Amino acid sequence: MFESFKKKFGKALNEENGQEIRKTEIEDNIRTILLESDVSFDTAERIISDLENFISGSKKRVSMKDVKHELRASVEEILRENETDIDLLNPPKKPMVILFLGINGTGKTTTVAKIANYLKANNKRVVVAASDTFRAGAIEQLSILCDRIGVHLIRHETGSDPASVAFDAIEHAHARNLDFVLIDSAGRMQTNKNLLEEMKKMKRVAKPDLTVLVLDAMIGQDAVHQAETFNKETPFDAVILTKLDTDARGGAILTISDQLKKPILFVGVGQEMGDLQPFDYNWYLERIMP
Ligand SMILES: Nc1nc2c(ncn2[C@@H]2O[C@H](COP(=O)(O)OP(=O)(O)OP(=O)(O)O)[C@@H](O)[C@H]2O)c(=O)[nH]1
Ligand SMILES: [Mg+2]
Repeated sequence: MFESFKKKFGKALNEENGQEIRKTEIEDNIRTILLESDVSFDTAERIISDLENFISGSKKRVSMKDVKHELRASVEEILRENETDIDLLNPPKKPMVILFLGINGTGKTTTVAKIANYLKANNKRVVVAASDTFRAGAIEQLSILCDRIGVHLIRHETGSDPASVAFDAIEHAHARNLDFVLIDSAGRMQTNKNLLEEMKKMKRVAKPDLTVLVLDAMIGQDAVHQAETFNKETPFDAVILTKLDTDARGGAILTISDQLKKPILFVGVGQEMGDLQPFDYNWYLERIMP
């Protein structure tokens, strides 16, 4: 994952390039690498400005090793600022209701099933709500996944009210003293008013304890724009970034952290149920820093 990001950094920061640091050249190189790796312009500038301050402000001669160290610190700071204290294995409430939203095809349904699987593996009792009643086939898709992992699914007919499915799932969880209700939802463009209204209704009825925006890492810089538009209409608390196993360049992680100021809870790293991991910024740093 993110091999090209790391490789380019490695090349630009090669300590064998000689001891002489050419400040403008280094900054230009790093900026280009960041932009090519899907880091947004503003986030790239923040990192470059950190470097600039460091190099200009340093009293002693700056070595490539120092630059590398500073770059890592700058990236780490961005990630740490939005580190999350949300720990699903120690939920604050019972049942804890989690609503998943996002545009079409980002991986919501797969992610709901992966999270259900993760929670179940950690001895949590879960019910899933098939609240994508909009897309033909959505309920069946989720039903197959839930059967596979052995988690109960609350479903109504296609076309029925998604909020009422969520409501039933929450009742079900209360009645059986379950730990989690995971609510799938229909993919919606951030521009589709009707679907956004429907989502607002869902939020009013289900009163989720956590609303998660599922974003596809492949869309790179546009992820932030998409997320900001969502946040205005249907505010969310955290992000799950999917498809990091495909050739996503990895910069979206930095941009989301820096610009959305939302924590990344999990990352999706494949199509199987086990292909989900809690986001750990050290794991990411190891993958991008030389
Ligand atoms: N490689 C890879 N594929 C993923 C990942 N997460 C989801 N997918 C795939 O992405 C496709 C879409 O996933 P869905 O879960 O159906 O997406 P969705 O957001 O529910 O889509 P809609 O319901 O149509 O809005 C499927 O083929 C998934 O297998 C991931 O982390 N890695
Ligand atoms: Mg879906």
